[in-house]
Amino acid sequence: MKTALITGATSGIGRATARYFAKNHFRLVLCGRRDDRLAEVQDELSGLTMVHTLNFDVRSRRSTDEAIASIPDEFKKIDILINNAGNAHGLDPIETGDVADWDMMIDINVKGLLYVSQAVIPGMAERRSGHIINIGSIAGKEVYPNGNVYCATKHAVDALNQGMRMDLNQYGIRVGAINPGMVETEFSQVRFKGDTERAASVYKGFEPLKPEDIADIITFVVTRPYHVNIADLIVLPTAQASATQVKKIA
Ligand code: NDP
Ligand code: 8X3
Repeated sequence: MKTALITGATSGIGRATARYFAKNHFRLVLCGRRDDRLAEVQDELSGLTMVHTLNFDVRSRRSTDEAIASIPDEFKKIDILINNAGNAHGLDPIETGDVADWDMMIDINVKGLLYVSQAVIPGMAERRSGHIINIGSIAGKEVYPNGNVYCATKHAVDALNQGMRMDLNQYGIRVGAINPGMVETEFSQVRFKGDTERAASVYKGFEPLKPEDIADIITFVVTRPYHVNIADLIVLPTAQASATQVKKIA
């Protein structure tokens, strides 16, 4: 039985992936900051597989290290790491962007991903096996107006995905990224700070991806034979042609 650690498992893509992995009988370490959500997902999935939850903020290196070090023995050998925790905060032009939003995105999407990776990789390296999936974005391949810092963080994830694959090649650790286009999750609610109307308007007039679409693809990627590494995938809704072009019906 493989063990998977998923960051951001309390919502959206991470929670859907936890559900898919549970059906595939992966042992799960599910991470997030909302205790009620962690308890909910644990209740839901523990009938299907073994589930351990960890509450920590990926922005804190210390909390991240302590949380990973606290994993009980039966969950400790992490075979699969899904670096998914992340969000956009704000959608403002560079000259008026909120520095607190910038710090949040850089600290979560880039530094948090690094902290979690560095806490998990040594065990994988020692065992000479492991699979890391970095959740990037179409925003890591292209830039869109007012996306400035969010796009920069996802471009950083793209670079880190390539760098990790090179550095961890010697240990036989697989590294790959999934880069989704628009997926209807809590992403836009977070970006627009709880403005549900503005968040919903992002997905109006076309069919966005569902978190389950990405979870299904992640499950496919991690269930390939060992010699197959899907290194980099862009997954868009059919209505979306690029970061800036979406065919909407009026
Ligand atoms: P959600 O807002 O639904 O989920 C984000 C998850 O990240 C939550 O589980 C949240 O948990 C966790 N998280 C956020 N901040 C922190 C933190 N500081 N410490 C620990 N966990 C944190 O969004 P999505 O599911 O859409 O996003 C998941 C990933 O997919 C992100 O990396 C995002 O950039 C990427 N993505 C999303 C797209 C979309 O259109 N939705 C498209 C392309 C990429 P909690 O609040 O409990 O801490
Ligand atoms: C999330 C997709 O287009 O809002 O990464 O940046 S987008």
